Amino acid sequence: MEEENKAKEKIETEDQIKKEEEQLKLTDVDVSNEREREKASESYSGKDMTVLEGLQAVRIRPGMYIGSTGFTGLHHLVWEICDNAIDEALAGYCTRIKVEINADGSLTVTDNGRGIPVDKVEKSGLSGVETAFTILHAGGKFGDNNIYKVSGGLHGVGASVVNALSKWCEVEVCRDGGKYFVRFENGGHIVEPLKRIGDSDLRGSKVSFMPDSEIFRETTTFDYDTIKDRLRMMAYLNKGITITLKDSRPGQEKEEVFYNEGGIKDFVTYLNKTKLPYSEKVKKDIVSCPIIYTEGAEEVTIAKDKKIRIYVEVCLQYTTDYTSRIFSFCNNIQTIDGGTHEVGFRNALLNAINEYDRNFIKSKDRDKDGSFTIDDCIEGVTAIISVKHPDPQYEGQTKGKLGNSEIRPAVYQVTKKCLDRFLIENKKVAEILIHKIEQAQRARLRAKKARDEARNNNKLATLAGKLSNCSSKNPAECELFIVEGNSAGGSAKNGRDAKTQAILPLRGKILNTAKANESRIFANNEIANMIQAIGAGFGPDFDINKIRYHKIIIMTDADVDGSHIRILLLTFFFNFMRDLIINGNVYVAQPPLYCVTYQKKKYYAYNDDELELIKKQLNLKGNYPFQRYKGLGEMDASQLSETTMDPNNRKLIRVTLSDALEADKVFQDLMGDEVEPRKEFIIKNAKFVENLDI
Ligand code: TSJ
Repeated sequence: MEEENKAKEKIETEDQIKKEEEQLKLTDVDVSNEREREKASESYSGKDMTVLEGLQAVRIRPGMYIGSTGFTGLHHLVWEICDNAIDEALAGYCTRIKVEINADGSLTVTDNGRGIPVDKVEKSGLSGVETAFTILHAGGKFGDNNIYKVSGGLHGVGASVVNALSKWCEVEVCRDGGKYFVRFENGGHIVEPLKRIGDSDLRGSKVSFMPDSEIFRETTTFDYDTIKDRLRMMAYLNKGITITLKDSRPGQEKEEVFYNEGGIKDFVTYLNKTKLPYSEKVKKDIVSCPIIYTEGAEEVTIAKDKKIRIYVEVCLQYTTDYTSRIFSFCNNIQTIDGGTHEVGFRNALLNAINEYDRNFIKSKDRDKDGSFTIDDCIEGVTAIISVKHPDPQYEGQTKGKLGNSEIRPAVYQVTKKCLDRFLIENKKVAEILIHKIEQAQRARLRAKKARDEARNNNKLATLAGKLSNCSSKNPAECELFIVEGNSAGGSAKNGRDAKTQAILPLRGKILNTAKANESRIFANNEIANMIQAIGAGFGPDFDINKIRYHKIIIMTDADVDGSHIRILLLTFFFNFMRDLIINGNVYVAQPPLYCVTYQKKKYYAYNDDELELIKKQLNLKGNYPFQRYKGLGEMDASQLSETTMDPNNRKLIRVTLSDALEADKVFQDLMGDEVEPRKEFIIKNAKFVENLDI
């Protein structure tokens, strides 16, 4: 088994090298073309050459600078530019940031800061703006400033990387009474050097760019919801900044504004909107867990004569959920893979609770079962940890893990102090918390027992009969269809491309994972099958690098049950395989709703408008009969394949984190402990339900 894995790994690396070589060749050709052109236009060529050398490195290995050239890498460009505007706000010079997806698919970020410096920089011989956009590692370091003490930007290279990977890029700066403009093309060539184009009494920076489709071969389409999630987060993490997002693409025009006064307290409130704070009845009173918030700064000596200040902001609340949601940030950048700040937070929580338990509560049982573990203590917690550090170091493949060791004790101190005090000052809350954590501990011990038993019985070996796997072992080309019902599963199996498409039919009901604890989740057959098919574990052990399929496609009926199952699945992925959603691996298939048969040919419509259009185009009378699909099972294998599964014809919808959050919310509304939202949902959606069940 292990050898098989190694062999696979080797093939993939060889593939990778081939790809890189191909790209190298491509770029080499590019360069010679550029050189021809440069000879023709004398001016700027000397400077342009040095510029090219740096930016060329980015074009040859974009992955090294933005992680990937797929969907995530594309959006990295947006973050790099936005981070610069946010930095200006953190420095105290900017209050408004506007992000616009333009009609032509390019993107513009505007701020009302001081304006990127326009005067000449000694070292490069170029203006500040041009330096920032053409010299690698120049980001934020041009000009004389200590203001960039705390700075976002995952790699600190920002603007030049975006420029290198853009078809074109334009910068407009207003400062010192003037308005300045510069334009770059084809990976950073200055085509219109910086010049003053007019007067202005405003101040600010405006950057527009069009991602290069030669680099981003998979997609150059910005996703509104992905950007929205990020900007909303930015507004929470930086209280007082107004951030506007506008979509100007034809047919999808919209605009939203994000602004927050309460900062990460408001963030936790938002995240817990559909959850209930953990509460218990104690005698006659209902005791409920409030939001716990603290901020502080620690001074640390990191080297001889080198003192730094670490700013720490922590906020948490216990909910009735069985999962925890910890979001951590450093300098406004989400650290998806955690790091030293999360470790500091966890240790503080663990020690504060165990110490309080030992000193004030402690039952005999606890001696037998041992101290609480961090998993016991963190169950149901929604938490935000935000630190600001002058020189953050990021680790891991995706640079999503904070590495600075001095951050751990800093977060520990601030958090521990706050929690110790909170527990002592809120004895009733402390009591119900310990009670909750006790239950978590018991569930954990039971789950462990259940897992051990399951392993011994080899119960999971039954999957073989259910999953119709594909023959390819290359995850990048493999797709897993999770299909509702047996008959549809059969059609899907017969209509699939057996090389790349695997089918997992769902038979029983899926468990409501938001309300069940781990031992029950693990015992549920449908869920166990899914976990085994995907092959990357679940919960804290989930490893996105091990997934066996890069596309996980949910295929359910277009009725109420179907949407219920879809919501359950999304909730499961959201809570136990969140990286799948963050990474964009989850999709929803779109089966057609109608079929019109005319002169022995079939025409499929995916919504009412399309149905009307087909009737019009075929010149059919209003009462011409058509078929309305009530479920996937009504299509035979070839129909299902043609309309819903074939990559050349099908329509897939990629699930975003906000979809999943939405599903989580809808789900809570329908299934949660509160009755009112459920009523509301049913009333609001009554029409929808009516339409579908005719
Ligand atoms: F990254 C970027 F260049 F693309 C970019 C930078 C994009 C956007 C939307 C905004 C910015 C940006 C940079 N906004 N504000 C600034 N500020 C400075 O660069 C700046 C201004 C003045 C001084 C100073 O010392 O006077 C120093 C700096 C770094």
